Amino acid sequence: MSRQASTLITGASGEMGHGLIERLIARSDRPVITIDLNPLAPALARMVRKEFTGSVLDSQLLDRINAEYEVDQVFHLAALLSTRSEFSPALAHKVNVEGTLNMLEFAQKEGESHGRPVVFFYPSSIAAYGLPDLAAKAAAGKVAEDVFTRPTTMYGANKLYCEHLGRYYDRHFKQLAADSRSGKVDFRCIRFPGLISAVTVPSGGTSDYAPEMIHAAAQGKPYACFVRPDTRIPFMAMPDAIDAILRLVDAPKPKLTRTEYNIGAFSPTTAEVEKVARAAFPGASITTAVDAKRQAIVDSWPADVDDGAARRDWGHAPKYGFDTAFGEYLIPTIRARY
Ligand code: AKB
Repeated sequence: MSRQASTLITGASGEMGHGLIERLIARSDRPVITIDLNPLAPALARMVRKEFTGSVLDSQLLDRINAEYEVDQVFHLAALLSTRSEFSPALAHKVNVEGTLNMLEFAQKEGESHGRPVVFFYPSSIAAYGLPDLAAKAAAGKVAEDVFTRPTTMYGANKLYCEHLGRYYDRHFKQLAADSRSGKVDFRCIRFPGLISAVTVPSGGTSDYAPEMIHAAAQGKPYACFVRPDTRIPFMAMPDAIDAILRLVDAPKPKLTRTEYNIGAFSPTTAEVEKVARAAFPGASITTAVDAKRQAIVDSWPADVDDGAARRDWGHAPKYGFDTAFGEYLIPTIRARY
């Protein structure tokens, strides 16, 4: 039990949780509590105050954390990603939407019990967009937050809706209720591009082709890429994604002009990623075997995003562009790993 102001991370054993736990522990001694269906890697488990193996759908677990801890910061990372969600849309809706609603209610209760808003970080995605066709995608250029928001996937629809849900809890919670309780959730959200980590490999996403390709090449394993070489979507190196999360949660609230922000870094075609993989790992065996459904998903995502609001409001400034992400972070770290 801890009445010390604490941080709660859901979906903590996923790719983003991995990087986030390390950075949070390195920068302060505030306790970190985690929830995930899967256990944390032992090195991470040693860093956190308390690891709960369980689900964001388990309201008894959330009530227990509510009673035992003073949580004033939530990073709600638990989700089923885009490809996985297309195979189990009802389950995806349950985890991605009901799970988020549970966590917003949890944060609201925490905020009420200790009398100040709980900062709630929510990772949305470029999947919240739905470009109608390739001509529109080519013409759209850098897409801003409020256009083309007609997602074609269950995951994208879940993400977009949860952005709205978060804004509701932040700004409009129970406006008409007799008890006129004010919102106690300080909701902050980033729409992430595809992420590439040198230390973990994603699973269940559709942007996974880039990290899968580079990790397979490094291990000398053949890789059949499931999208066309000319496919272009935005990507970012994982350390920059973690930096962006921390910058956003640290930003003074009055500086934030919106609740959901695009962030970008570089936007390569698949052919450009393949070229870098082949140059770094000359024996790489990379072929193309297009999966029409996964191709249609990435074709509906923007080729690039306008992240001007994030740059202006809270100083989004990715350290890595395409060349440096691969040349200075991904390839050297991956080489050392395998
Ligand atoms: C996915 O591909 O589902 C995710 C995402 C872009 O949100 N990586």
